[in-house]
Amino acid sequence: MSDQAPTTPEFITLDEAGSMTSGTRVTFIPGLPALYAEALKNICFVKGIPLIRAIHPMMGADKETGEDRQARLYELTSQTSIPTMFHDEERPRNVWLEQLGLAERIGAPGTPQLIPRDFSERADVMGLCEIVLGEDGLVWNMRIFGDSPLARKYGYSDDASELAPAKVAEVLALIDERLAKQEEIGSRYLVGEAVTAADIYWATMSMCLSPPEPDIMPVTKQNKGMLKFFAMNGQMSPIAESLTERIKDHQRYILATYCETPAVLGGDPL
Ligand SMILES: N[C@@H](CCC(=O)N[C@@H](CS)C(=O)NCC(=O)O)C(=O)O
Repeated sequence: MSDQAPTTPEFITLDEAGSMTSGTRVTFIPGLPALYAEALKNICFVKGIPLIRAIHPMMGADKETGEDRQARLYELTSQTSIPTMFHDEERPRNVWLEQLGLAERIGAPGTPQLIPRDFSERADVMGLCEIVLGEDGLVWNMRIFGDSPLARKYGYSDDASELAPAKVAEVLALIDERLAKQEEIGSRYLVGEAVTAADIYWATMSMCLSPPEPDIMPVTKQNKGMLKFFAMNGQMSPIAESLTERIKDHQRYILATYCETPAVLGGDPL
């Protein structure tokens, strides 16, 4: 463990989160930066939204009772993916696009506007987010590199899996090209001249190919294996060739400047 012990966040149960009528509650797995949950946490941090963390139940059956551990989650949200987000008495939000829209609306005054007012910039921001987080985007393709129960949920087949690394590399090339063009106009951001949702989402999701150093992403008992897997993804061809220093610098700049670092994860720090 490092000299400075990271803050240990409190986690409430999903049941508690679902029955509360005020506050913003988001589900997490303690110690594990599940990418979409980690990204939403960063989005909410930038927007100055205090989060109440709830425990996201794991897939599978309870060893003692044999009951589906996600039954209550399904009852509350009609789905099971991590994270789900509750705000006051509003309907739960389970998809990043809706979670982002909500965060933009409830964010504190004076915080960065993550969805630009300018429609041309907005089209760029949302388009970039879509190719990173949406169906058949970078993360979806990363999830089907190998066969697993999670990969099966996201359309794993031998054929799709074979095509996935090249698709991921294609997105990386597009991001790098954009960052290079932005550099020419003196901007460190993916779109325009200020931070947007595209920067925060990309910097977080790109961890699945390039995990940051422990000063940004501390190692825990729960995330150790995941971080190793992420690093291995970044070494695959043709991904390694497309993962430029420019992309890594952008990730570091965005996470260190706008997000809470070292990331506060809970779980068991190593
Ligand atoms: N539902 C989210 C994505 C979150 C997501 O895909 N989470 C995966 C893990 S990376 C998950 O929990 N899948 C299991 C499930 O759907 O039950 C969205 O589309 O915005």
